[in-house]
Amino acid sequence: MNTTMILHHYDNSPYAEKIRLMFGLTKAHWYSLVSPVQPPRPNLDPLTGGYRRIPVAQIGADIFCDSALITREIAAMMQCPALDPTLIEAEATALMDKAEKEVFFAAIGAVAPMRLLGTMLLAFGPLGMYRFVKDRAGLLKGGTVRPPQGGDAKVVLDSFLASLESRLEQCAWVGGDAASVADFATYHPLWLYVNCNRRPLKAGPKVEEWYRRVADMGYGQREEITQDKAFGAARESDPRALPASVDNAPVPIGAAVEVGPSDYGVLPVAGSLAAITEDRIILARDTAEFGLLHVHFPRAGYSLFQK
Ligand SMILES: N[C@@H](CCC(=O)N[C@@H](CS)C(=O)NCC(=O)O)C(=O)O
Repeated sequence: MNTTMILHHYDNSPYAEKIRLMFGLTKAHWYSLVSPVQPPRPNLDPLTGGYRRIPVAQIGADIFCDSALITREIAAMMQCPALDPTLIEAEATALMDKAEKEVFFAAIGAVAPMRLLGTMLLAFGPLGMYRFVKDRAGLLKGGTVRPPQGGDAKVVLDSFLASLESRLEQCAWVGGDAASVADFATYHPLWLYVNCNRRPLKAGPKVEEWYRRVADMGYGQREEITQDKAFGAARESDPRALPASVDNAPVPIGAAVEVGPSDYGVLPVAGSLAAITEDRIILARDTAEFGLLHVHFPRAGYSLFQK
């Protein structure tokens, strides 16, 4: 139980879709714990200490925030170099960056407002939609992201689809001859657009065919678990051994700190700095409910403050 990854997610989450498809590629067995679509998330908040985004992964008493870090964990766990973003060539990396920044937000802005409203009503009902819209309206507060709207969003999306079409004219998959993290990072904003628009994707023939191929990878072996099981795994495990920290840590190891995203959903998590490497920050959180937890964040896109 304790070494199998638990994914805290919800079905409509595009960043979670990116991760679920990685389980499909690697044919992994994983535990699924479905979270509410907005905070409070009683299955998750006590573990993360307040990180508000989805997905989050858990292995025992180690908690991994952000799909970038979860990808690293799956790559290591499944020994799958195709999921290592550092091995992806520059043209594909540029597409991944664009997809997960401008295109992710453009995917929502490019949907006609009445259609988007209809999608949310169908998914959540009138009261749920009101709560959802109110929650998401606050998501960008204090962050650095300024999403494109309406016509601008459609231009971003169309230009991305054109770049993807020309990439897929050169190779079968975005990263080259085989499926890789580059496919999942570029696919999930399009999946978001398709779901919000409730229409099949209209794009060039290569993109449409690739989109179906990625979707067909499925989710590997998904097994639902309860909150009690996830909490039990955290309680019964010790965090794994810490990696060596960099010499030039911006904050002394052991200092009281806060870590949070800088782009959106900027709520910080408090703890003490357990380790900091080139690409991750690990916070120690002493909790009454679970004992010691280690919460991992990527360095890229996250702020670290000494309290
Ligand atoms: N950089 C983050 C972005 C995650 C993200 O934006 N997730 C969306 C859902 S797909 C989210 O958390 N939305 C607000 C929420 O669900 O509370 C990652 O890669 O995990």
